[in-house]
Amino acid sequence: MRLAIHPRIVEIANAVLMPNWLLSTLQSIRLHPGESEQPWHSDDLFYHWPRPRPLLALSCIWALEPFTATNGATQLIADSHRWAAQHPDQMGKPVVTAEMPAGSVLVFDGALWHRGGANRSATTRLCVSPQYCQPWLRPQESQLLIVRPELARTYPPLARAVLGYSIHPPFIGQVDGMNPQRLVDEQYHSHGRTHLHQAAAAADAVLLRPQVLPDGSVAR
Ligand SMILES: O=C(O)CCC(=O)C(=O)O
Repeated sequence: MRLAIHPRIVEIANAVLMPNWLLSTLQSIRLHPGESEQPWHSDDLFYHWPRPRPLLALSCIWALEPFTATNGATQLIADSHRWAAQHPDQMGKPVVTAEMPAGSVLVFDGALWHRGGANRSATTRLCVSPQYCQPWLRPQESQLLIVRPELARTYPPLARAVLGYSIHPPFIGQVDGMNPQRLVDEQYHSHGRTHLHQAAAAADAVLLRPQVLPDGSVAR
């Protein structure tokens, strides 16, 4: 989880995703000797939205062991996040092999075509892959069932927020009409009224916004 909220990654996520972005999945992947190439794919393919599309998700691959061309370093097609329906097999574009020392991280738009390489070495290749999504999308994993409130209470505030103990104003992520941060943050009510008032005002703005109907009348 500490890798998932690494300050350098948080900086990037803050720059490219909307505030209140979420951790969509946190996976570890160990390629064993003899593993073959993975099929080309993008990490946001389960969001059914025509390509090219605005950024929906951000992917990271942390090399916990060195990534080399022989042990299955991730392969990517540069700029392919901008493609429409094209597939790498049709396009014949150069393949970039992400060779990198252990401790490095690869960060890319979730729409980018990529795959794990074939492991032709005698050792394993281990990575951890946190992936993030916009705050108004359903994360790939149900994080609140993976990190229950009892455990989440022991986590730093940012970790709790990206797991979903947070809302995207006015109320995406609410639990029984309330901000789930209440379940894990004992100080929730003593943070001052400002943030509560801001959240309530954002909710009211949506709930109470008058709607003009096609005949010109106003529905409330
Ligand atoms: O292991 C890798 O290099 C990439 C893995 C990947 O893209 C995936 O499993 O979705």
